[in-house]
Amino acid sequence: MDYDKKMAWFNEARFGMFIHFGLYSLLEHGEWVMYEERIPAAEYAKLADRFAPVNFNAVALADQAVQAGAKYMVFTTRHHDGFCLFDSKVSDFTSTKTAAKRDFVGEYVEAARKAGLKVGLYYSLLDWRFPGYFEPEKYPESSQAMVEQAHAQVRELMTNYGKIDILFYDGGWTAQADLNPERMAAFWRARELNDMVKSLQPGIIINNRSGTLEDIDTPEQRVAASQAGRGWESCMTIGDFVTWGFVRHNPNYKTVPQLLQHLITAAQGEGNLLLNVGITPEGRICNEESERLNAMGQWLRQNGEAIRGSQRCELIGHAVTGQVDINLQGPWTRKGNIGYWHLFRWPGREAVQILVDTPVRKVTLLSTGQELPFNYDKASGKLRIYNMPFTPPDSAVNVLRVEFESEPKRRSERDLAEWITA
Ligand code: H79
Repeated sequence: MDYDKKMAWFNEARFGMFIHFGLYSLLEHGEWVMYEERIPAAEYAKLADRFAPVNFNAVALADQAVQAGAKYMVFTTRHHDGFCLFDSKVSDFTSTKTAAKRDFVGEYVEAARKAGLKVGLYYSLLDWRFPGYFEPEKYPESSQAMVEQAHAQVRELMTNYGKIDILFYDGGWTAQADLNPERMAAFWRARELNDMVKSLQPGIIINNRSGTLEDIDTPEQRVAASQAGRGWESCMTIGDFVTWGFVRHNPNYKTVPQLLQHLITAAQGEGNLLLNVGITPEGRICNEESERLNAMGQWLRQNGEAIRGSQRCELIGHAVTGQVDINLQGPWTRKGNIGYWHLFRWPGREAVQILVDTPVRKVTLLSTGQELPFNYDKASGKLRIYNMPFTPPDSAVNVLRVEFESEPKRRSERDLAEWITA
């Protein structure tokens, strides 16, 4: 399928909700606990006997995503510990064959669809239960068995749950921390794997973590724009960067303004934010994360126009590859001839944007519709916006909607000293 057509919903969405849930959730030491604490596979497997999250409610999760203003979700079908939240013919280490006796992936997919959300599946290629993952040369058969398992399980996920919109591979690197894409692709037979995925799910968006480039880049715990025309998605936790799985006592949750600033920074570079929730042992989203998501949703209901389907804006923050640049007040997004100035710091009565090369027609405060007087001086390229409220109407981020005569362009300077004698 044509790339731009395939990517249309993704680029309209800009915001998704990531869900980390698995056996590790029971221990509350993060999703890496099996490896970090070197828990032998047989001992770790006992967790499955008491993994029966009575409060896991996929409908509630989908509701939460809708409340947050997310347009899609990505769910951990299986993390590095190898425990499947779906039924698998090639593994007994699944939630359907142990205490829970539930196919959480099936429940999730159905709820997401019903809520009108696009459906994403996360799948970790590596599986810590295989010695061949850590020592492929010493245990070549185990290593091969792990690769076979990945192919078989990805096939199951792409076959048994209807239309899947996005596939988030993870864990393609080797235990020796080899991140070379060609070697990763060769190890996982990624070309063959992804040909199979695309034949089963035409139009699916696949990330870049199996070794082949596929459709989107995936900066983790940071926002970084790819080159224009290439889709990308930054994934991030609401709490500490060290854990995606739930931990009970976490003093380091990001604030709502910080979270919105990450979302806006992604939107400025034509990319998405995939914001994670760590599900509690009982199967819920904790209050700290829920409150923040709800506040983001409230903001998006008033300001979503500046985010959904955003394009790069030349004025400031045109987000060159691998970089995000902002001015003191904050970055611009754009849609056609409309620029959206996201004020991360409220400038008080007057806002000034320099190097504007395109005449301005109208300025409003996006959330209230209040029209603001302005002066645009073509000669200097200075846009002044007056009579703004002394205190910021929104306590997090305020957006000025600036209608230009044509697509806003940045004025070039004759030399760096030009402004001094203007
Ligand atoms: O699911 C979440 C994390 O558990 C997972 N990705 C997100 C979405 C993740 N797994 N690992 N990492 C993130 C960090 C990767 C660290 C690595 Fe390495 C450093 C991989 C290669 C070098 C650790 C050290 C593993 C091998 C050597």
